[in-house]
Amino acid sequence: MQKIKNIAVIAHVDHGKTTLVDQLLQQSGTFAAHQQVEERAMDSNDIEKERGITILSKNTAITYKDHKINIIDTPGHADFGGEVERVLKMVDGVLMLVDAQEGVMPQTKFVLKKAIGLGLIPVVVINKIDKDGAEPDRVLDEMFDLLVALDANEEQLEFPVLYAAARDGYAKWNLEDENKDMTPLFEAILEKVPYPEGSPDADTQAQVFTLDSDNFVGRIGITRIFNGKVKKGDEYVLVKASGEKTKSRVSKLIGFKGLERMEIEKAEAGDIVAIAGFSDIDVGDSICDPVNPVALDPMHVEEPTLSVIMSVNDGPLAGTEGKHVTSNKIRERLEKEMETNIAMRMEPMGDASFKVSGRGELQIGILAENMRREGFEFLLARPEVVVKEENGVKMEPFEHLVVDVPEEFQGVAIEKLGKRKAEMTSLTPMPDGTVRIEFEIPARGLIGFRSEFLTDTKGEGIMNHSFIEYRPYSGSVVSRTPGALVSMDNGEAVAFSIFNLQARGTMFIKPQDKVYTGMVIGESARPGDLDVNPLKGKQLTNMRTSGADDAIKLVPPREITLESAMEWIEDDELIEITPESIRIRKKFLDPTIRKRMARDKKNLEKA
Ligand SMILES: Nc1nc2c(ncn2[C@@H]2O[C@H](COP(=O)(O)OP(=O)(O)OP(=O)(O)O)[C@@H](O)[C@H]2O)c(=O)[nH]1
Ligand SMILES: [Mg+2]
Repeated sequence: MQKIKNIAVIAHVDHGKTTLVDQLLQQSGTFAAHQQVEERAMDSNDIEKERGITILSKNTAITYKDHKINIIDTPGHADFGGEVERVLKMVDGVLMLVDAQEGVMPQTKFVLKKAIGLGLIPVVVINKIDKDGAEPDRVLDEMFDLLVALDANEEQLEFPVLYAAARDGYAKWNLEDENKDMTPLFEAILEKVPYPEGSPDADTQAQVFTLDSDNFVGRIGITRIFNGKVKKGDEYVLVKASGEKTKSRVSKLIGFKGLERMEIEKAEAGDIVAIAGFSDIDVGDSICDPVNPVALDPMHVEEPTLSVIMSVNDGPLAGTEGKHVTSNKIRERLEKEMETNIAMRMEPMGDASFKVSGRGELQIGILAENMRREGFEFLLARPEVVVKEENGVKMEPFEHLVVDVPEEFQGVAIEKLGKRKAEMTSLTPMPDGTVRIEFEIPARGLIGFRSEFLTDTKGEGIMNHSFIEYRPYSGSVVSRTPGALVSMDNGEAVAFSIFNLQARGTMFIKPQDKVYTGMVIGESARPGDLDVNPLKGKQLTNMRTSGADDAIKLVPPREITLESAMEWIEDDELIEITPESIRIRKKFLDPTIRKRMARDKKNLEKA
């Protein structure tokens, strides 16, 4: 029987997980000498490559000495924390990376808490020790304190520690060691991570933690085998979370090696393999012995904390840029997403709209981005936190927030966050002249905060947050102050009128952009919305395109991205998303209706 180790690499965003996996792949000799491998090879999908972040956890396998090491690379961004939670059950050890300069960050806490809760002993890797500002000793203290705070047991408190520069390809036991490769880390995995429990002779029990699909064999479940064997061609029982059972044959069994996959005949307890042959296989399902099917515990991940209403595009430009525009198409797509993405939820709301819930703006934004790339058109409303009731008390999600700001911005950061109901828990001067301030804040207070924070700190502030728990509702928090510049006509924007409007605020559009009545074309410099006309003005017959005209100097428009729009919009606004454009519009396009709504709202507030 093959000796196997199963590990997950976990950390806060950007602390170097995927880079470390590159090195483990390379230095274990998994790649052939001539094989060209991209940097951060595990970040294989388009959005991951573009943004340089991991979104989906992915597995690979390497051979080191006489061992097979299954490695799962996980995402570090808080919004994808659900991915980490579900894979932790599949492994027997974790490499807990932490940046030697940044130290313990919100998502370090979140993932370590989950690992400790499952009884795993972390192999702590203090990474990026090559950085000028690296302070490995301080970071080690922080990690120790964190483990104590998380109620780690004696064994867990004796965690092994390595120092590494993943990018430069080395890890060592002591800072003064001279070795230049990953050998100590490989040794640590073999020595410190326990072998899988379970027996190849017991009745088969395996659990699906990720789905995949293949044009020839259909749905594939990537599974950890906990007991028994799985053989190609044999019959097994698939047990769903509901208890429903279906019998089917394994049509294809796929093993992993480096970035490659190959067909295999059988696999045994302890291993991670991909299984085809069960048409309705889902994440969390168990694959069991046909005679004695005993399902594994269903997977539980933390509930979504943020929701957004997605609806059919009903604006005047609907259907002109996208392929899939109907409510049926959107529903099908969302249903498909929910099958694999267990950290998200979808609920039809009638009248062609759906409530989509996830962990944060980025997670919902990535789904929306994927959909627009697939040709969808739709509207998104302002994200709202998921409020729930416990024993008659209204509860809302709270987040742990860490901001790093140059000292001179400390005052404004604390003041602004105070208005958003944040409570400061610590303030630490850092060696590089910045200040690290930690807060606990209702998630609601964070919506729309990032852009304000970046402006206030002249782009130098860094903020990170991660879910803590649900707590009693904390009352109202402030929202956006500047009003919107709203178009009062349909057509193509004219350079001359944009030029005139520049004095009123920041424009989102450029000449020749399509606009319509009720579309938001800029941010007003003052509070309160303003209806403006971007079409009026001198129709210069020989106007050259764009703002290149000599007489007219146009300020480049503020670029609207999906995420910046989600942060910016108010309750009475929507984001129009198509494969070609991201526009912001008023929910009610007709100015008369909008005025009446505003008046009613004012009267209501007075009463
Ligand atoms: N200086 C330095 N930079 C490193 C080191 N390891 C990784 N990096 C850099 O850190 C950045 C993030 O690396 P990734 O490997 O993508 O980090 P990650 O933890 O996988 O990020 P997410 O998956 O998005 O959470 C990249 O620019 C790397 O080149 C290191 O040892 N030293
Ligand atoms: Mg990564």
